[in-house]
Amino acid sequence: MFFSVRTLSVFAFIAATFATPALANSNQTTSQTQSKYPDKGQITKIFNFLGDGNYTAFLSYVAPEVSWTIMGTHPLAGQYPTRTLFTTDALERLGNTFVVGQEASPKLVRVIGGGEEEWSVQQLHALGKCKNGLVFDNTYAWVTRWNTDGIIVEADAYLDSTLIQQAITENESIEHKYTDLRNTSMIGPVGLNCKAE
Ligand SMILES: *[C@@H]1O[C@H](CO)[C@@H](O)[C@H](O)[C@H]1NC(C)=O
Ligand SMILES: *[C@@H]1O[C@H](CO)[C@@H](O)[C@H](O)[C@H]1NC(C)=O
Ligand SMILES: *[C@@H]1O[C@H](CO)[C@@H](O)[C@H](O)[C@H]1NC(C)=O
Ligand SMILES: CC(=O)N[C@H]1CO[C@H](CO)[C@@H](O)[C@@H]1O
Repeated sequence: MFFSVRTLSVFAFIAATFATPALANSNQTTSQTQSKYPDKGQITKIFNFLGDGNYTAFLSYVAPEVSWTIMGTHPLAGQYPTRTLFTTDALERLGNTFVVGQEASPKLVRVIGGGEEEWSVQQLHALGKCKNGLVFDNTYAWVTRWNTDGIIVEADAYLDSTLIQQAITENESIEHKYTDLRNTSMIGPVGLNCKAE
């Protein structure tokens, strides 16, 4: 992660956009290459959407039924069984801790794998500022499994637990309503409104 998330309404829009999955990207990612899975160039293009803050474009390359696991010991750690839950319960929660205009945009540093390999690793760097002034400087990696249509179907995210914990516990708004629907949570602290149901 993470995130140049601007407002809650951005996510309302994203949620609406993906209510009916329409992933017409298959040919976009596969027609230009002979490789079975997206190659480094295609992965770079997809991840550059994140760096630009274009979450709608990036998330169109994530399967609705993705299994997204955030590693570590912090309020966002755990396994998210769908793209919607990952978006609302992880991206949105963290996005809300940033100062508007100083959100942490994830810049791609390096891609490892892809092409003939089902899995790839994306090293990322995000720099932003939280509402309480905390500088959010996170170097991290997403390990992703692709299908042959060029869509992410599984991901393991490795990141700075202490920084995420601090960002959430020091900046999460008490007004922000949140219901935790993760299948499993890692051992660690929970956020302000983290309610397992
Ligand atoms: C993708 O390409 C195949 C083969 O050219 C074509 O049959 C199919 O309709 C295309 N799909 C989309 C979504 O454009
Ligand atoms: C996001 O990327 C898509 C695909 O390239 C593009 O059509 C759209 O205009 C972009 N949205 C923004 C807000 O830049
Ligand atoms: C997680 O929970 C969802 C919704 O209850 C369920 O569909 C999915 O199979 C679960 N995944 C795992 C790995 O338990
Ligand atoms: C839990 C907590 O202290 N949250 C704070 C995060 O930062 C904003 C902006 O400074 C405060 O309004 C919250 O109270």
